[in-house]
Amino acid sequence: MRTIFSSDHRYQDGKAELVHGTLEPCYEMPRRAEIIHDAVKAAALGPIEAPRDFGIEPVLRVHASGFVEFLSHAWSLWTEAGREYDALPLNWRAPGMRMDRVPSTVDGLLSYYSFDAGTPITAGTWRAITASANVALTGAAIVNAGERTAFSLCRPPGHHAGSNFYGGYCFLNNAAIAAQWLRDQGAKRVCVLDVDYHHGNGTQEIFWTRPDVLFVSIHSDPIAEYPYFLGYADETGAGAGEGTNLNLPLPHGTDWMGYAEALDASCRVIEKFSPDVVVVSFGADTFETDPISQFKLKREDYRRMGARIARLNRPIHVVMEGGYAVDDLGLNTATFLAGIAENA
Ligand code: OKP
Ligand code: ZN
Repeated sequence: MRTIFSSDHRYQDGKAELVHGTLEPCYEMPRRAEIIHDAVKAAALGPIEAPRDFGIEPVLRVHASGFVEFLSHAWSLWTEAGREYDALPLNWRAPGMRMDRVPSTVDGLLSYYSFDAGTPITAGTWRAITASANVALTGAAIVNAGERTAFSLCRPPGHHAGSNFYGGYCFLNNAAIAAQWLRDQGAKRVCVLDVDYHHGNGTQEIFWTRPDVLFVSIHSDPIAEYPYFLGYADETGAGAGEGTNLNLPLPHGTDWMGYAEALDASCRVIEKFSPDVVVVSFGADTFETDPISQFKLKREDYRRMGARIARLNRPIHVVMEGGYAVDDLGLNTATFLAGIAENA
């Protein structure tokens, strides 16, 4: 399996996120990608390659142009306003407030386009997020050219970012950009299978009305977990996309026994949809010692997870999302990829 990696991920190096009422060091840190890179290399899973530059067009197929424009200029607006620390928002719309007025100041824009205070914009954010999108697109191109598998070692992650908003450590939705690009290259049906611990609310929003992209997500029940306001089982899509969205929320404490059942149910739905390619939003934050998560998967469970997905017998493009037990993140990810490679 070929891995795509860009060292430009290091340009996203936030100082702090708001958690438990205080500013704490960002969980989503550069060492995450480095340790995965090193583990993939040590496991000799295959070559590690740099991404190609696809330009901004594939990003604009998924995200609103005003939003992309904002992300590209946010740091200069922030510094022009005299700020030096990370750019974080201070407030959000309440129900009844307006969305049809886009603020003119940087603080207003941060509030307009974000949905949490855990996702700092820094001097290097734009460089890192465009590299991450190119990593996803390069992996998609490998699968599109006929290879059975590819691993896009994306960082920052993407699945919380929607068509017109960022949050949850995510700015551009790498998996959605890859899935849309595959459609634009001629794939008739694409599935995004999201196995990160958190619900992929951005991906769901992007493909909500789309019959050609099946979104399936296994995640911690939003009744008790971030992102709280999306990811319930009764969300099945709308309009032409009715029936092509599947959420499988699971309770805190879920171990492989509960997880395997949901994964099997997901795979049976995917088999029926018969996608030309499966994009896997993979997060290892389902691990038992993840510092911000409450599932109980163990190292070898990731091999089983990879094996079940490989048995879909479809081209598989893995896109990296979360995982914050950093010391274990490399081996957990490499074990998942090995489970795919051994069965693809
Ligand atoms: C990203 B991915 C805010 C705390 C909220 C955000 C979790 C984002 C997870 N400071 N935590 O799905 O792994
Ligand atoms: Zn996550």
